[in-house]
Amino acid sequence: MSECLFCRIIAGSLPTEFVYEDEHVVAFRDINPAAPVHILVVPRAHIETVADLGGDSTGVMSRLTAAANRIARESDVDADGYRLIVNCGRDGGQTVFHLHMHLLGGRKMPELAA
Ligand code: DGP
Repeated sequence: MSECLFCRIIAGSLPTEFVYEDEHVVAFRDINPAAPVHILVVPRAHIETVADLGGDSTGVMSRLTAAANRIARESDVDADGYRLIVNCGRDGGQTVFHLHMHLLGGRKMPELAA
């Protein structure tokens, strides 16, 4: 069994409700929500960080973005707007080392600090 938390969620060994899934992507609610809508959009493939993506894997981010946009529409946050975040590495704030995109919505997001 994989040591990776998100691989275990994807495999179904850590029961988690998926708000979206397809052949390449799953999405589920963040356990520690930072906004009324806080969904993690995750590739099924184990990729540690966005820094691991190169020219041969550009489709991964497109798939995550397309799924996030769809979930945003289904969550009714598309009209007012939302934030998509990918944290990369320790200084980027990444704590789970399986690539994921945060979809945050349902409240006004603060401006990014300079
Ligand atoms: P990041 O800091 O970008 O690596 O985000 C990881 C997110 O994963 C963090 O916001 C909390 C969330 N998280 C951690 N463990 C679990 C879990 O077991 N289930 C769910 N649904 N989310 C988790």
